[in-house]
Amino acid sequence: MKKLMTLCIIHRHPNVLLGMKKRGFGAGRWNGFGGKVEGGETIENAAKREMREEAGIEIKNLDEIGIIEFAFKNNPEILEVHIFKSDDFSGEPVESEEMKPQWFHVDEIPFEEMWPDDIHWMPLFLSNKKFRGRFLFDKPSDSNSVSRIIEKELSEIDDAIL
Ligand code: 6OG
Repeated sequence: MKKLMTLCIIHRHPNVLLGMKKRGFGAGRWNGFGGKVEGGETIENAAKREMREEAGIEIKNLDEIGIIEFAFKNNPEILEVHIFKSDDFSGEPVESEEMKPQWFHVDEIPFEEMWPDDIHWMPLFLSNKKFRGRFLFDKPSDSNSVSRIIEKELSEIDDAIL
């Protein structure tokens, strides 16, 4: 069972826009903005919609930069997360019920308060390298305790393939 999801990070060098997730899955962590792709919607449009809903900004252009599959031990569900980058938006990020946006300098990304996979792929993301990966975590996805990575595959891929 696969669930399609989006994750979008605004990168206006030397800063990135992250949000503190206030509720639901991943609450208490900094992350990009995103969520589930809805029926009848393209993945790209879902990424733009989530940015509008969660940070109040209108994305004009975005690039898909990575695809990562996340799985949790003893759970058949796989989250296929499509990771997007954009520097082209209108409006000012505003806090929503779901996210509190904040700009971070790329040297000060708060990895210890993020999902543990992020520190692995963020360097590729920041240097515009495309990637594919798969991470297996040791805890169920609904667990509030810290999840650890027990398997990790991550590779940079040819621009044309993603
Ligand atoms: P909602 O379920 O609230 O969207 N997401 C993850 N992001 C990272 N960096 N690591 C993970 O490792 C993730 N699992 C899910 C996808 C959840 C948001 O969180 C992302 C979505 O943008 C397990 O609608």
